[in-house]
Amino acid sequence: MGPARFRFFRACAVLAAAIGLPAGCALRHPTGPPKPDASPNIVIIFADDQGYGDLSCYGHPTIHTPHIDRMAAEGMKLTQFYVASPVCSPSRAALLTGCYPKRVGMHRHVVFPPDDWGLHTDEVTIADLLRERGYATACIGKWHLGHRRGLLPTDQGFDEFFGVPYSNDMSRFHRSESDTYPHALPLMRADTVLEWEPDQHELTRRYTEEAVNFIDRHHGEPFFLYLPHSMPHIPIYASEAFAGRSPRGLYGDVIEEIDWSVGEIRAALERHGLSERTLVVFTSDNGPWLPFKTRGGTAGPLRGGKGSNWEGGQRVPCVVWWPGRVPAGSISRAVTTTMDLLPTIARLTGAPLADRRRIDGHDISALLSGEGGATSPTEAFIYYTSNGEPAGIRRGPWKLLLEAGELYDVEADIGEKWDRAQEHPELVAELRVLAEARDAEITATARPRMSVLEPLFKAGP
Ligand SMILES: [Ca+2]
Repeated sequence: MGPARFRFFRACAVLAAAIGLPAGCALRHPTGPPKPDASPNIVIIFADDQGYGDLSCYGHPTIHTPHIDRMAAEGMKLTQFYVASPVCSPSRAALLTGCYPKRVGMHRHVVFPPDDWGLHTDEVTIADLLRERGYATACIGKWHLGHRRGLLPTDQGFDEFFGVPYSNDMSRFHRSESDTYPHALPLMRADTVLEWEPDQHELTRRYTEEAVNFIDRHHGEPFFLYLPHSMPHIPIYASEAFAGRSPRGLYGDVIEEIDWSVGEIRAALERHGLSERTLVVFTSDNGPWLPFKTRGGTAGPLRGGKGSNWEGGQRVPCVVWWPGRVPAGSISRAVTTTMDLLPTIARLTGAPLADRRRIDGHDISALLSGEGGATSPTEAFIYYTSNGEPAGIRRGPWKLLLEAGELYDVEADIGEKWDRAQEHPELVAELRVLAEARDAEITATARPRMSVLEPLFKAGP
């Protein structure tokens, strides 16, 4: 679909709002009246390396997150929600495509500044799906799915991009080997470098202002806001307004500033009367970076952290808010994943998936709306290492770690303390066969990542 057609759809939506039609503009669906909430706005807020235990609504005793807690009190808290990789780039590829990273060729660890590859533009992202439905789309924050020409958010379904193309530590100013590290961190708008080495104290505030501005500009039409924060990925920074506030130290300050940001997004939605027409998801891309001790986060009761396949590496907090659609104060203990967001959003917005490429996520809209009897559509979840090797499988309460042959009941034993493999040798064998078969299917049908020879920008100023 070309830009002219997008502009036509936008114009329809704005016109519909002006003459009082529902958001699911009838002009865009000439064959029938729109269903209620046929075009809900979608907001996904994605923290970086924030652990399962770092929010007060997930049990942190000293970090104060009233805005996210309020989202949970008025919406749903998911307690067994997984990311598809314990590190950044593969996890982001999975969120945006609904696929295991290996299926889209993005499983071999993260994109570094010298790398020439990223997510293939043939893949269908949430932004692609929603842009086809006439949504305004923005990525504000950290991308990390390729930064050569043709691999940026604006090449993957986003109308707008403001933020950094990779992690905030991929910078000569933040590397112990800085004498030999040639790369600086650019702050970009679309495909243009605005600043080299932006002041990271201001990143959360600047992303938030951009996000609120996007909502202000597009409140009269359906929109998709993807807000992947750079924080609390090491090195962590809070603005002056938050520094020194939390008894948890700087890490607590950083999380409290992200919580403030969530409150600003919500206030913008309320100011435009969009609360009941907007699905907001808050989650994190992987677990806490434990070697940094108190400079990093905590996985609470879970074992392990970022980079590992213990629950602390891949089970993350997830809060879903949509007043009137997601029951207030609800908790889902079903096994769900970031890969479920794309098919769920497709269902909620009427975006067709039938003729698309194979994906791995499942529609969880029934779970999110609290329908009685709704269960997890995920029969088995495969854990992959940060380099894309199959590492484990979860089915029901049971998790088998393939290499060690250890079996845990992660519902009764959330901290993975007691290996039960010796009691259940047949289950161990069955899960191993299932994991190998699933991985073999994904490997056999995997699609390639995309390489681009031409750099978009030089290594630094
Ligand atoms: Ca991360």
